Amino acid sequence: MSHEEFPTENPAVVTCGLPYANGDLHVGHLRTYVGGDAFARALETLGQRTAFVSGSDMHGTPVAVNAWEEGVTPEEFALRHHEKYRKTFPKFDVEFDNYGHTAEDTNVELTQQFVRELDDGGYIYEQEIEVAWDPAEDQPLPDRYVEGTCPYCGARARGDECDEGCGRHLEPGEIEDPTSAITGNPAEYRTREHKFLRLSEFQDYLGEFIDRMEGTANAKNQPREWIEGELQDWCITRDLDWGIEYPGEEDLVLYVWVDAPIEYVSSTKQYTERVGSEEFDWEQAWQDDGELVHVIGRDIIQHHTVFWPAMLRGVDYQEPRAVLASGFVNLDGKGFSTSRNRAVWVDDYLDEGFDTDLYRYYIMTGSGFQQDIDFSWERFAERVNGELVGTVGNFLYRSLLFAHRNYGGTPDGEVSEEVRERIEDAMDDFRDGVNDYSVRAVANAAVELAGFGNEYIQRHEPWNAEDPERAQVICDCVQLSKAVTVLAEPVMPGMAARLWSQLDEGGSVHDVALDAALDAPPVEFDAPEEPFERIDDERVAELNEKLEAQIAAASDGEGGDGDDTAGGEHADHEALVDERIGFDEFQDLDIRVGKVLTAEGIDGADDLARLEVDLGVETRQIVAGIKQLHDLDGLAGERVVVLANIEKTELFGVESNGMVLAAGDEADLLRTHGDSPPGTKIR
Ligand code: B3M
Ligand code: ZN
Repeated sequence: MSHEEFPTENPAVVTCGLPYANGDLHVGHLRTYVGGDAFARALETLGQRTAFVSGSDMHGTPVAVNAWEEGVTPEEFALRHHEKYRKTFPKFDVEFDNYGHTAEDTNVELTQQFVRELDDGGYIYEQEIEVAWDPAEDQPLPDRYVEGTCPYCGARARGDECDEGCGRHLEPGEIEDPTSAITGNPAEYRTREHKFLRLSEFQDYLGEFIDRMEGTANAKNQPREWIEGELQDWCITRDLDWGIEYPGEEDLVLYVWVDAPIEYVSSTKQYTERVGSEEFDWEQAWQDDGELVHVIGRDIIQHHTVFWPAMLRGVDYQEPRAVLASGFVNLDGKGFSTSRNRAVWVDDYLDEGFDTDLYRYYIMTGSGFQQDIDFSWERFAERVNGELVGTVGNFLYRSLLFAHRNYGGTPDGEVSEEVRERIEDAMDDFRDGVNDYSVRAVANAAVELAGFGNEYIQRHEPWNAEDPERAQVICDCVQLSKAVTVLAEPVMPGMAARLWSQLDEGGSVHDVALDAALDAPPVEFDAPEEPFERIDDERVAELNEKLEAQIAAASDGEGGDGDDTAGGEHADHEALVDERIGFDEFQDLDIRVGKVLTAEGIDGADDLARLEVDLGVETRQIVAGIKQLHDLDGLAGERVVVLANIEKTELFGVESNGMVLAAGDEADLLRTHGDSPPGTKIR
């Protein structure tokens, strides 16, 4: 690996986080896949030799629990979803060089080899630990089979991750008040022997690694807290019969987070086996000098910046050069919810017949990669109509139509100095975008160039000019169109391919280098077609109606089973607590009306916000798990209800002096009915 600017001489591997083969894909899932695909395409445009790989994550409890609910074997269940994903990605032009899955022989063998090497290197030891157990069913409850309370932040969590609170990975036995996710029984703990990776041995190494690692700021900053604290060793086995067997231990499988990232390597290996090592050498890339770039969701940063680099180091492989962690896509301000059918499904988007470039463009440019982004059909139509139809499409169509009608293609002549320089600037922006790991900047290089084209054609009014001035302007505009096509390819490959063939260029725009933006366009080409179609208001209204009906139908049904991040109404509430408390005990609670003065997200914490709350008698700093659930900027001035005499605590290094009360998974903030001033006691 190097830290030189792209392109380098070394082979690059761009990977996307493996989707669990356990459900349908909604458009929110596509963020990382489109991001990875666009980044890999942009690297190739710069001339970087690149393998773009991923695969389905077949193992672990995320698959086993869902298969169990459906009453089929995990294998059958996972393979069905794998096949579906494999066919779906190319429909969005997410073109992996190899898309495998973690249960294939290549990955099973390579995973066991990794584990043997880690063991030989003295990095693995065995230890007795307490694991959650369902006493009624007499079965172990690994990971998602158990639910309870996060010991770090108090949020409701599942066995191996605090998915709604602080986002931490949880070790077996760590979750508090465990209950079985399958029977609802309170879980017990039993003693079992498990294997551990000595993560603590990698502490110094990881501290240095994180200083050199490139990528998005969230991926670089969030792990510091874990790495700079004391690293706990990592339990790498589970009592489960679905997974890759721990070598030589028949009744232990590897934790899914061991074999999943190894699939990045296995998938690259399969690619080499297909194309030959002359074309791409997986061993060189992973063991010698590859530029390894991982594109993931922001909820799995810890796995990619702590566990995975430690494993790679333990077997003497290359370390990741960069990690790009994407924000989530929300629907009208709230998370997608699979269980509540509150989602735009990938199949539905495709059935609507929308060009997939439109959505690719929308999610790649609507915000920075690491920020969350909101999807709504209104906003989608607005951006398609304004930026794609109005700027890009308008420029390309009118330039090429004018050129075709008046000259049958590109008029004779050289591109002007002004236009050549503007195209060179756009090429620099594209290059900088790749080196800043910003797909948005890459896309903007193309769109801004089209914006310049519109301004240029307007300024020169070729329709009012005579040759040779007119020919000069059109020659410039055709060159600009070609350059826009080359620069737009990573983000909008479908549009770029259509334009490329309309321009009657040979070969594929996917294979051309950045310099092609300045190569002379063909002398002749046919009449162009409009690159994008407008989406009118009626269509938006129809789409909204359909979506609302879909969500309403789901909530009329059974309610959700709460399998994902967004909260909402559950049909089954927890039973009321039987045990009574006395009035005196209630009186011990000092509950007050408060007024939010400021609210800001805590850097590095997925869900936590720091609030300053006026309690009438004093102002308190309070940490609340509401970062993703509320518009923080809009909270200042809101009145809330605060438990003032809860013990002080520290979350993410920030002291929390009080607790803001909220209802349910979506942290619906409590308020008073009237307008009692801050400090008023609630009793
Ligand atoms: N299968 C999906 C997730 O947690 C998980 C990623 C594996 S990447 C090696 O988002
Ligand atoms: Zn937590």
